Amino acid sequence: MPSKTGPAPGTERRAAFLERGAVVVPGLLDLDWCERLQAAIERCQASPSQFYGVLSPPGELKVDSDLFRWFDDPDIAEVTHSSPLPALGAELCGADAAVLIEDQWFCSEPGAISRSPWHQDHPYYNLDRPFATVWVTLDDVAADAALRVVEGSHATGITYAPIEFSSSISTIGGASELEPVPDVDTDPENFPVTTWDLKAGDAVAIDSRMLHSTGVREVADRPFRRLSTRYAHPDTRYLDLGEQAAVFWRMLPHGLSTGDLVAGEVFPLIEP
Ligand SMILES: O=C(O)CCC(=O)C(=O)O
Repeated sequence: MPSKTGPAPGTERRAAFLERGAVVVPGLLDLDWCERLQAAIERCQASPSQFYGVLSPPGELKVDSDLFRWFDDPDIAEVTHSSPLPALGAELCGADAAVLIEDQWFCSEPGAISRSPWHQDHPYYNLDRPFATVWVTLDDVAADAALRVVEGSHATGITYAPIEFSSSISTIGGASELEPVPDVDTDPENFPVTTWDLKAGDAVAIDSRMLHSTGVREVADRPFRRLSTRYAHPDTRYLDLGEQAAVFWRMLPHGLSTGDLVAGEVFPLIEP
């Protein structure tokens, strides 16, 4: 029977997410959160984890990144576990709870071109179904420096080979038999790009199969910091993709084999 009160909150957002592969959520985090996370990134930079990497080529203004800092940073633990982030993750996965797969911050120093290459998140992850990446900018950022997506690319059925992001470490295990990511920027007819002017605290949530990139334009006068948090449906199971997967899968003590539910100590189930 149709509800008298209309669709439940979030239902329309999930419908848009399923159809377009991306939704913008203005003001998902408030400015207090943005400042706390900017300070968290500084702490992490001063004390990098085994996953830390510099993404920019040697000699260029620095773009760096680290992952799984919820393990040791209290503010990253709080934002990934009990802020508006997991609620959005669960909503977009179509569930009441979500499995926290990974947090990953990125920091481009003032003037750096961030240039995260076009890629899909999905082929880096040993997961048997798509998940949601909630990307939040912690600084105001103009279109083209911010996240760029090819809307609808989550629904083509094509998975492209993972591509190396880092200039300082190897983040993928090895070769893939998948086809390489196409040259999106030279083919606007087949790959129409969407990007947004965003304020600190705004989020863009994307389906893990969505082609996305950042940064053909630099943020000149201040750092450009952002946090990606990846949430999966509670029923998600481990699927060993072999060498093409991100190397962190071999570094973390998750003890998972193909077919196991991923939720557990390393990938906690969060009930917002
Ligand atoms: O912010 C960036 O530079 C890249 C973000 C991204 O591609 C991701 O988190 O999957």
